[in-house]
Amino acid sequence: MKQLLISTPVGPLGSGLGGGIDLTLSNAARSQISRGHEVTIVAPQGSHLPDLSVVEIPGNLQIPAQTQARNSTIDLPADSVLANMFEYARQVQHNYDVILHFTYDWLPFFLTPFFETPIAHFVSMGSMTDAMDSAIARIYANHPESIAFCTRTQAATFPFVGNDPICLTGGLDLDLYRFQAKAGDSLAWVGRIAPEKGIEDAIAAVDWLGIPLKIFGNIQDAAYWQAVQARHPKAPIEYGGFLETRDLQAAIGNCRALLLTSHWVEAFGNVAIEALACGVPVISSRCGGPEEIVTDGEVGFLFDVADVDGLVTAIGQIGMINRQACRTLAEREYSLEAFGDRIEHWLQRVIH
Ligand code: HBI
Repeated sequence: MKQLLISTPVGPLGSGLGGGIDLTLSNAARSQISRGHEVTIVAPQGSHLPDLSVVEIPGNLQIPAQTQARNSTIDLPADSVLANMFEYARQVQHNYDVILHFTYDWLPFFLTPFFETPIAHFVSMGSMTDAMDSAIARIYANHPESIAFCTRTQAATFPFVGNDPICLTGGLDLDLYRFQAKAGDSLAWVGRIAPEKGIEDAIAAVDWLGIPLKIFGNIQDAAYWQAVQARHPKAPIEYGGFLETRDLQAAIGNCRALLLTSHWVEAFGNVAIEALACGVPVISSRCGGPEEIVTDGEVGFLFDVADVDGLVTAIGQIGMINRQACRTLAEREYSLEAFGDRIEHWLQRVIH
């Protein structure tokens, strides 16, 4: 197949602004290339991926959907990079068998019937705005097979989705993740530093326990980050910046656990499978996708959203978890081959 992959318009690939999409898109591309398909990636100017070429499109970034209200209007900045990416796709569409986009935006869904080449939609977050719900529902009504989600929990947040949604979950090039059998002292937190990710719960827990916490990710909301640190001036935390996969897996690989503290519905939880791939157990809030990854007591623990006491209790029990079991789960469910299978089968359905 000749596949055109279109990235999120909220930030260039490699900037961390697109959160999990950076990893999902590049692993999706790698999984398809390794099967012999031709893949072209289209992304905002300034995008770069370690070993994949990108068609860079200029234009103004899109407002992140999670900052919008349920009844927000549909907004596009002037000279929108989202619109420019789809204008490019419209011009080249006949060179491809399928266009796969990773945006959580109204425009691609609205434009779908205007394209001759089939468009496959990877929905990367839960239901968030009425405008997006109705844009997705309109396509779902006639071509449900053209829409894929990450997990069943995420799909269930959309009222119009039936009981058998296409779920791709995620996948990693596990050769990039080194299993570390022995744990050091620290805990880890990885993600965009923004209110919906609930880092304050992780910091409150380690402040109480006195266990060091290593933090990695893009500081998306600086005011929020300052406020959280001000509330816990003595918390044993250290911020390690936004790291590429090679450095991130080395940095978290010997942590006692990854703390996943999201307050919103996580569609999946790339950071959770990255931790498991290193043998690091995952302690996650009951925030959707991660509940389908973490079997309580087997590869980590689940606690109620924002329940810091529950998080503290779980951290106390982390010694019970077998680190090899974490790596084994990643190999069984989240390898690049397994992910590539799911994507290839889905795209073949969309084309036919
Ligand atoms: N917001 N408007 C918009 N468009 C996106 O593609 C988008 C977003 N917010 C977050 C996001 N994508 C990704 O970080 C998550 O889907 C992983």
